[in-house]
Amino acid sequence: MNQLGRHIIVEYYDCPAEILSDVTHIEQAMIQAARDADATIINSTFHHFSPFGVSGVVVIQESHLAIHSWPEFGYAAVDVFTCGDQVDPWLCYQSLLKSLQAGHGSAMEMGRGQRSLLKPVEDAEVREQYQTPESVKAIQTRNIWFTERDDDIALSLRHTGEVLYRAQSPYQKVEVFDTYAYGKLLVLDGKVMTTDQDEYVYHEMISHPALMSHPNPKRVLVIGGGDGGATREILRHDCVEKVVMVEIDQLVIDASIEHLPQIASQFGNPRLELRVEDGIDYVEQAPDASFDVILIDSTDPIGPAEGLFTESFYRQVHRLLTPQGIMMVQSESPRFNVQVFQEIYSCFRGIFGAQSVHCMLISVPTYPSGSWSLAYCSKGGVHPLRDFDVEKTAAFSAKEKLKYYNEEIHSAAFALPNYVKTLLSA
Ligand code: SPD
Repeated sequence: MNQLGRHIIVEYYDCPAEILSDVTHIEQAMIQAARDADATIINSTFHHFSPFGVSGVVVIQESHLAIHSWPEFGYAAVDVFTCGDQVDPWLCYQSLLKSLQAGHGSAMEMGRGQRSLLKPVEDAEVREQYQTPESVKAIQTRNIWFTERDDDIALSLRHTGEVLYRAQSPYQKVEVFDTYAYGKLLVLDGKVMTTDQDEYVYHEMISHPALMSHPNPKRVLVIGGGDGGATREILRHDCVEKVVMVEIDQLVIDASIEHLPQIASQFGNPRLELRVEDGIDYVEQAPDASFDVILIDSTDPIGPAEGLFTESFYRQVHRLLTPQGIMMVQSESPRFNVQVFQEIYSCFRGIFGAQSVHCMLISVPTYPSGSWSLAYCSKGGVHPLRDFDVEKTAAFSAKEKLKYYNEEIHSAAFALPNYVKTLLSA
């Protein structure tokens, strides 16, 4: 491109007055226009100036869409500014023409930041500070972000723009992106599941504390965990004779084998029985006392994993555990998912007894807030601090060259800050 951006100045005439004074409709229309142009939406702010018009802006990764409306004249003034060449502002124009029900519209385009007119700032130090290094210049024209967001918080990871995997399974949308900061990223229904660069924190910690505390874990069940990371960690323990992994979604397994091979590295291990079926059905049918350790490596409690966050499910898991058995569950974030966090711990305590439920905190930079929790629940009271062998753990961590788990982290992870203690005692 011989310019930095494209700016279209738009007029819409003969729009219905009720539409031009409807802040919700206008906000939706502007968001949809950004989506129709494949822009990456960051946020939106809209104001209704009762009884007059609406003003608002949608900030997109590639710049912005802004509007002001005059219902009394059936007129709206819009401007759409997009940087780079990935987002076509004229797609926004067409989209709004329809959604504002304009009788007619007109627009003109201005090229912004003509390269021939730009000259580098003179102060060499300042220039250097802001200048794109030669070595990465080639990627600067594409600036594409994956964003996991809820109403108030968003986490963005910049990626190459190439979608390595995208498929809709009967259960969820499965995607893999290649991020600059964290390597390959597995996303289910818009939520970060794991990344190449920080996966070891979660996978080591959902596996080893229970396996190092249990006196002799031979049979392990994993519910979920389709990327294979938890299974990879469990199979480091020679005492484990059999791992049954029950994953509902074949596409998660396929995507992981294809794009996250160092996480999905043990699918061919003869000690692994892989079952592609619903974990809820599996635990209902499996015999009593059939597993020493059970890991619930689920997604968040919306979509296919919803049934894994219920009392009836955990009661079945309790039934499946041997007398000294231990359940480890990903128990969401005490910062981000406060309500779910409190509810499931209260549920665990009702099933396992308050003394046998322990919360661990781990730091996973790509999960919302970075602060995540795992629940350690033991059926026969095997205690995670009193019953683990420090020396054996140290030797195991060193032999396996683990990146996160060691004998100190084992104990430290169970130390809780006061705000978490307060949440758990409520
Ligand atoms: N919001 C993220 C919760 C993800 C928990 N499961 C991750 C799966 C990794 N094996």
